[in-house]
Amino acid sequence: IQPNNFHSLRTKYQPELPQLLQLDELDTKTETIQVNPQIREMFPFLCKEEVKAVTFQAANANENTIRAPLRIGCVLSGGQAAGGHNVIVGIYEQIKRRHPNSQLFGFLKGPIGIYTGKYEELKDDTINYFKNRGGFDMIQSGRHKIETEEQFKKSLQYCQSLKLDGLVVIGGDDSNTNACLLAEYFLKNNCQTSVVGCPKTIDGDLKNEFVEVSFGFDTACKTYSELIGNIMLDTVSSKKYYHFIRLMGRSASHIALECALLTRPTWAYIGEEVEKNKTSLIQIVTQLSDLIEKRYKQNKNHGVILVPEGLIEFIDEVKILIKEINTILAANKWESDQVYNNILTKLTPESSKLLQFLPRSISDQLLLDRDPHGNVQVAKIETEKLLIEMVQAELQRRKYAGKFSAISHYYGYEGRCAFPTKFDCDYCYSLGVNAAILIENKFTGVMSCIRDLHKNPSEWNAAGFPLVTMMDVETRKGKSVPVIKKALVDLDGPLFKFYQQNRDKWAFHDYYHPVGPIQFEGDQVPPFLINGKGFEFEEV
Ligand code: FBP
Repeated sequence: IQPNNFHSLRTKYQPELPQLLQLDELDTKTETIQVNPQIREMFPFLCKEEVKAVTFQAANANENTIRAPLRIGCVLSGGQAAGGHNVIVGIYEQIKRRHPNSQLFGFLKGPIGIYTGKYEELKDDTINYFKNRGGFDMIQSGRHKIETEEQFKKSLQYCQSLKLDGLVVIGGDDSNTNACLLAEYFLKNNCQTSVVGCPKTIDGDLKNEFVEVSFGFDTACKTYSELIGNIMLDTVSSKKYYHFIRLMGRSASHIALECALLTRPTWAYIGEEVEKNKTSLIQIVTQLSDLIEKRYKQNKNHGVILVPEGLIEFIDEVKILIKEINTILAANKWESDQVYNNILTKLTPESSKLLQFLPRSISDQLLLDRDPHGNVQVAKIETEKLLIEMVQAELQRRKYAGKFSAISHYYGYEGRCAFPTKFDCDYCYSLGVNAAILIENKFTGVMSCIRDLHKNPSEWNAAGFPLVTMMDVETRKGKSVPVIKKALVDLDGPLFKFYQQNRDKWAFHDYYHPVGPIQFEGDQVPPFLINGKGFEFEEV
């Protein structure tokens, strides 16, 4: 494909790199960190000695250092997130700076490319074309997991035959868990390939004391917020529609909260709050109907409601239903047209009643196949339509005198591959450069982490944190397995608190805040970056 004008313009942008990572010589500094004893037992090779985090500091330049070319493999794993290409560009430019004969190989279509040995060498023309461009089309991605002994063995064979110094796994929580298992397997089998993870996912839930944010979140939120803002202007112009907008984000409601802070909607549900308060589906419908009635009394028949994609899984009775469905589906195989009736006979009476109460389109969506990591495909569940249908019925029951005309939207895939924001361009490039440095220094089983992100990119810090320190033990399919825990919205944190303090005002007096399109220059500091860093939210 020929680059269009905007694409050509963006390829010329050289991402900003932290000053530290621009230095030719770096000393590493390590610090022991604690690991959950159960996890230690699961990763005996990675945890053989003390588990250490690594940071860097400037070292004296040494003209006599002889550098060997580096050979690195990379893979994009899971859902697309803007900036993935820049991680690859960062690795490439860094290893070429170290030695012109260094080589980078991209495994194709996700982890399956590693264990089937499908890869491509990435060279200047490809790297230059994809620089600062959204999408994962350079090498594509996939949701396969490296699971069986055979797949681990094959992965090792292909990494060894390519003589890789390192493999960079660019993925979310599940993919980085998989990366850690691969690092352990490589160590156990004396394979010299280091495995380094990079935190990717628009969902923003791969975050912990080491990872400040996953890349792609900023671009996704700003893309959705532009669209939400446009809808807001439309609805205050016509004053005749309620727009129910479902926003992507499999589990946590980070995206919905961030978009709410940017755009100030009539109402935004936060799944974690619904879970904490054990709010039922009927209560949600009652609340929404009350809000619509109250607004009608103010002569308002319009509004914008944000619905996080993961909301459905946080509603208590639906959560129980999904859990029961998962267990039943794991133990039984039926023809697709028999699933519904068979499941009904095996559910508890309450769940069976709920499944029958839900519109058939929604119950069918709840029964869809799980992804390879066992997740319900919430992206395919039309919660916004369910709410519209139920609110309509409730308002009719109340003999509502106003007019309720609702339009449903789903903003999902359109946010994953936009041209990355300046933040995501710089952040991803730095993650890639840092991953290459970690590999050059022979660290394995670590996540490439760029920190102090609220500062100017030149002041960002770089580190490698052991993946084992991010893990917990969970029971999946009846087995105890290590997993990197998803970070949910912190209901005591400043972002949610700010929303909570303002939402009643926003609900009845339209404070809509259309933010416009992503700006690639100048400061557009997003709420998540200033979380807890002393930022005073603008008074509204
Ligand atoms: P990752 O966690 O792999 O980054 O994917 C996140 C996500 O975009 C979710 O927000 C969404 O529910 C899901 O992927 C959709 O999956 P798919 O691309 O398989 O339809």
